[in-house]
Order: sequence, then C-alpha cells, then structure tokens
Amino acid sequence: MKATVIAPANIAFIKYWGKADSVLRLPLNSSLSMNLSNAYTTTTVEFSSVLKKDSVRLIGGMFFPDEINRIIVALDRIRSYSGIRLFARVVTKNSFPKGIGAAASASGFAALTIAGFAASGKKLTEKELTIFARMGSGSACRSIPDGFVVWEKGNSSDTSYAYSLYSHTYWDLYDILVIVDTGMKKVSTSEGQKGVKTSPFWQERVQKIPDKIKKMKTALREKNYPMLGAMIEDDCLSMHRVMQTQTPPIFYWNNATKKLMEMVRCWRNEGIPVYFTIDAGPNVHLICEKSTVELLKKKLREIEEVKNIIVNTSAPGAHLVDKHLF
Ligand code: 2P0
Repeated sequence: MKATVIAPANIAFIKYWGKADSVLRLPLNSSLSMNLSNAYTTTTVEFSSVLKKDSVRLIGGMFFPDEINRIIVALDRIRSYSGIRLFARVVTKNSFPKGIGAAASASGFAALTIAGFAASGKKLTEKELTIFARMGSGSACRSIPDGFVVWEKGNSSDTSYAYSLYSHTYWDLYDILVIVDTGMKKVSTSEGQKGVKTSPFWQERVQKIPDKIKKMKTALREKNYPMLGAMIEDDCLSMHRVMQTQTPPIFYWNNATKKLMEMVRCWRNEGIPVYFTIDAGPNVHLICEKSTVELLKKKLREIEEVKNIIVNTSAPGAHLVDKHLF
C-alpha cells in the first residue's frame, strides 16, 4: 500500500538542546512548540516486493549520505515493528529550503513515520507514533500532535512522547520566519548537541525548564501574549548561551541575525508587540499576533538583509492525504 503524509515543521518556544540518551534520542529537558502552517514536508512511502533496496528521493534537493542512512534506519524500525520484510520507495519534498533552521528533520521524520506505518498497514496510536518519530529526530515528535505541543522528556522510550496542549485553532499566533541566509547550517543539530555538557550553563538551564514550562502553560491558558513572548525570547537566549559556551563553541547567528534581534527590541520600544526566537541557524522567527503581521511584513521589506519571509500561523499535526508524490 502507498501512503502520503503532510507534516508541519514546528517552532519551539521552550527548546530542546542536549540528549540524555543519544540512541533513543531522549532529551535532557522537556520542550514546548507550535506547528507551522507554511513550512511542511510531504512524503510518500510504499513497500514493494519489486525493490531490491530502499530508494529515497528528495524532490528539488539532495540528501547527504548520512541523511539517507538515518532514513533507512527509521524504515528498519518500522519494518521490525510491523513485521514487514519488503524494501521501500520514499519520495519527499519540503515547502521550504532545507538546512535553514526551519526544522526539516522535524517535519521530515514526522511525515516518514506516519506514512511508513500507514504503508505497512500497522496501526499505532498518536502517542506511539510520536515515540517512533522521536527516534528519527527528537523534535519530529512535536510535529505529530495538533497545534501547540509539549514533548515530555520522560526517563525511558515509552515515557518520552509528545501531546497536544491546545489545538491549532486555539490562538491566532503567528510566526514570521525571516530568512537572512539560505546556505546550509554549519553544524548539524545532532553533532552540535554532543558538546552540550561542556557548557558551564547547561545544568542551570535544564534545572529551570520545568518551572518555565509551567509558567508558559499559564501564559498560553491566559492567552497572555507579552508574558509568552518574553518567555520565548528568554529561552532562545538561554539555549544560545549554552551553544556559544560549549567546547567547541557554536555561533549560529550572523550580522543580519543580530540586526533583526536589535530591530525587534526597537519595534517593541515603539509600541509594536513582537518577540523573536532563533533555532540552530541564522534565520529569525518573529512571534506576533494577527493584528501586527501586515505592519511587520512592511517593516521587514525595508531591511536589505532580509532575503525572504514565510508567514506561518499555528497548524494541525501530521496527517494522511490522498494525493501521492508517485
Ligand atoms: C528545538 N532544535 O527544540 C531545537 C531548537 C534546534 C534548536 O530540536 O539530533 O534536529 O535530530 O534529535 O531534533 C533540533 O534538534 O535533533 C532541535 P536530533 P533535532 O526545535
């Protein structure tokens, strides 16, 4: 059987950086995210007796050999759990450029997991699917449930899963992804996280996360945008402080990133409610409410370093669709 899935990327408001178990991809801390409506991956999977090996293709781009291996390992997990012995054909495409810090591994492994199991005929619960997606790429588990999502760190594979806190219709929050650099990121997230414990700040950060998540849940429950925004910025800076003080240090920001962070502060001083967050790359996510989107788009058009923008609102989780890629 052939199955196709659309899975959103997600932006973490409280971020995942560091693993307690690198094989199972158990994180050092829980995280909280929002799915993105206009940054997504579409993937079709079919298991077939005609194939002599797995075939993996990215439309409009190229996978590195280690990425193909990671996909094949994920297919092996699906085969092993569903008792299938056939090779698979996988075709995938992204709605956004790969490697720009827009979490292509999150949407990619979420889509692959659901399409793979659907193609195998094995039925899993949403929780089980998030566990399998997590083993492909940690943040992928957060792209499966609807809208605003928590990934519980847990202390075993079965207890480290993601669930929806609120549906995507709960709050009209926007994420304007501002692309200032379209090149591939310099250090992959899997590689970068290996050095987390060389930072003198990782423990302090991890210890504070349970309290931060509790407070962020309150901000979401009350739809308290200034409280939420301030917390989003605070956790972004806390994660980058860890990254920048690892050995060797990782600096994902460039001059345009820093300029945009400064602009966000200026705009706030002018009374425009907007906050930033940044993942493992130089591009900047502006978190705002619907009423501010048009004004921010206009302001961004005036900044020469801005190459492109992707305007996202909160999105449903990964789901099956009828239109296949082959
Ligand atoms: C996040 N990131 O929470 C944070 C913010 C990057 C910065 O999750 O090794 O690609 O595949 O489990 O999921 C990126 O980490 O890492 C990530 P792996 P992943 O969104």
